[in-house]
Amino acid sequence: MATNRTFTMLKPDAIENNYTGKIIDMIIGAGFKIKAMKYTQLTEAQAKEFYAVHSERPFYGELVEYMCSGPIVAAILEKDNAVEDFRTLIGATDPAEAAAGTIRAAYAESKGRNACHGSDSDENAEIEGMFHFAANEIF
Ligand code: IDP
Ligand code: MG
Repeated sequence: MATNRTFTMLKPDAIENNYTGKIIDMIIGAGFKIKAMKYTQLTEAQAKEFYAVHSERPFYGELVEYMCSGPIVAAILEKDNAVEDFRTLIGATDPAEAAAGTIRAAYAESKGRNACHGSDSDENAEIEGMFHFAANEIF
């Protein structure tokens, strides 16, 4: 994946609360192009692997349980400066600290159930995109 791409998941709370369309609209409105997208549900093993970097954190068990509790939308997005610009668009991890106009300020329930994932580096965007999509599913 090129460095102008990032990876996102609309998390189970966002889907459950029917914010899927609104969030995708914000993403497209901010100038991101969709290069891959799927509606799916993570298995416990997939959630554990995806968030393995947090395995020593106290919230890891809760995070894994939540992330496989319902469907998600996974997507690869393209835009200049994608990783940084998408992190700006989603806002701080805790919606109470997220700037006005961000996805998490508008749609997240809490620091754990926070509506949307965004990769934190070009390297992780590539790894996370490949984790969810086969080469022929990416455009
Ligand atoms: P990020 O998603 O903003 O990059 P990270 O620190 O990488 O935030 O944490 C990954 C995910 O773990 C968060 O998006 C959130 O769903 C969950 N998480 C982070 N901190 C907490 C916490 O203190 N309590 C519960 N869940 C948390
Ligand atoms: Mg993170």
